[in-house]
Amino acid sequence: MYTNEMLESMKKVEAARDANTDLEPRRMTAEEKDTLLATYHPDYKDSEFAVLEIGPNKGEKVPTELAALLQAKSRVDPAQIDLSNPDYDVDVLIIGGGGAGASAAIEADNNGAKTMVVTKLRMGDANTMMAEGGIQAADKPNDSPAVHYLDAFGGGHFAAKPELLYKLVNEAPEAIQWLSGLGVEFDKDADGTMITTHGGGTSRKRMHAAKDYSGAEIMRTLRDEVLNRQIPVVDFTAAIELILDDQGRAAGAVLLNMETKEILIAKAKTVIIATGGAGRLHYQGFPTSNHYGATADGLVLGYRAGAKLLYADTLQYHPTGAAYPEQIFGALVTEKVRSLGAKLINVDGEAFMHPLETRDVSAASIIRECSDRGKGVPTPGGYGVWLDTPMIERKGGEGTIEKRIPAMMRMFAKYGIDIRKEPILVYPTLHYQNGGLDITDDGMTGVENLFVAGEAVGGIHGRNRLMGNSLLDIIVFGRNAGKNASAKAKDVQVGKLTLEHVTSFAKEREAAGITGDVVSPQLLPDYRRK
Ligand code: MEZ
Repeated sequence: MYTNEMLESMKKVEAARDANTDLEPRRMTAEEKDTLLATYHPDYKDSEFAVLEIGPNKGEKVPTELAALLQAKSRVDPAQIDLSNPDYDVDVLIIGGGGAGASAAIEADNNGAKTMVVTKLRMGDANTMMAEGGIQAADKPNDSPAVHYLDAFGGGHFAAKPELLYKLVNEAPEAIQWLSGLGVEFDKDADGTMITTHGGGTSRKRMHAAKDYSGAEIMRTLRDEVLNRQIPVVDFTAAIELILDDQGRAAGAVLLNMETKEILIAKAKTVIIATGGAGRLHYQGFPTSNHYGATADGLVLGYRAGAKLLYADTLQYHPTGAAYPEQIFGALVTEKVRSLGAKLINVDGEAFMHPLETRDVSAASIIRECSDRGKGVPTPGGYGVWLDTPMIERKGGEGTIEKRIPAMMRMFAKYGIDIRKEPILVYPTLHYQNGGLDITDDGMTGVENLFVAGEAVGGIHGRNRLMGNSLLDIIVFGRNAGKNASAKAKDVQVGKLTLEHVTSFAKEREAAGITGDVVSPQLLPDYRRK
């Protein structure tokens, strides 16, 4: 499967593996990391960002592709929408059917709220389903939420909103118990103790996993729970605009049936945006590990309704996307591969960085290796570096790969690559949106009765997220939003429904001289040949 050039380089990887099994490059100093990031991390490439001209974050920079959507035309003409006779009338409307939406739905249902989930694809078609390596929680005797906090706060460049991160780490052990109670099968030793591993930037082994399909295991359990409770789920139905009431509070959404194109109106006492990330916008031309529906819709809906964004200029490029073969270009190669002992090696067989630096540092280091240092391995899509998977079995013994990362083994085996015997080629892939809508610790935005959970939230992780803290945040903040939105709904009398904010946004757009026919939210990725 590998080209001759790749096989030549692979010989050097094998020789180095035999020579120095235990040698690991030292970790970088803070100064080295800062210089590396500023020079090579895509977040620092100013030419790829645009300054917003309208809306709550006017004057701030965001990726050019996101700016175009945030400032685009609405998909609806308010004059054509009849809000007087809603198709649905619920207490809590949840937009998005991934892990955060499902967790929110379960808690809102627990609270007795009339709850409804709308999702533009199907329940569970979401980034949660794609998550592989695990979920963090400090529940071992040598660990504590305080240590978890310090790891995540440092890894996020000290930018996380302290109250959000505090909630994340403190409620993590309970999140694991909650998931276990619902039926998630985490990996355990023979005596029933949870198996935990390191991730990049963790000082304790606190990654709980279900092999290397942790997200699928969590999502199938949450989806079953939502369906078993008979919480209404409207599939293939996208929210294309939020509805406010005459007091400026979130009060529902305009929905679009993705198949029939029918417009429907949902009225609600509170609304939760749980629409996930933006990988399918392919910022800076990167491939992505994300689900097909990751097009930043929730940010657009919230922004147009007046909710502020936080850190929308920071994205996560997972260091190890598959760089070869082309059929899986950009697919996630879980960080767990490095947790289990695989090292990152350049074309000359040199281990050029510590394998468990934080993700932004690791991604920048690989980009540097493949660009200025000229030490990448040529691939059809550009360059890659080796991830020396056979190291895993040297370290952990024969059978470790099949037992701990079977999905990874199968993904490459389809293309004739046996990762137990041969290393694989990797390059950064667009993985996660660090920024999103700004919330307080009750999950609410600055728009009354508009809550957000999951990847659409900004500020939980600061400017870089550690592995396993996203599966955690969808549970902690999904449940939090479900509980608080349903509690709040008990006291809400919805006023007259309006789309006045959509009309005002259009006027602001016109006044700023923004033209063009782009409409948003985008809903689906655009793969037409240009
Ligand atoms: O948290 C993540 O993004 C994660 C667990 C990814 C992975 O490498 O498996």
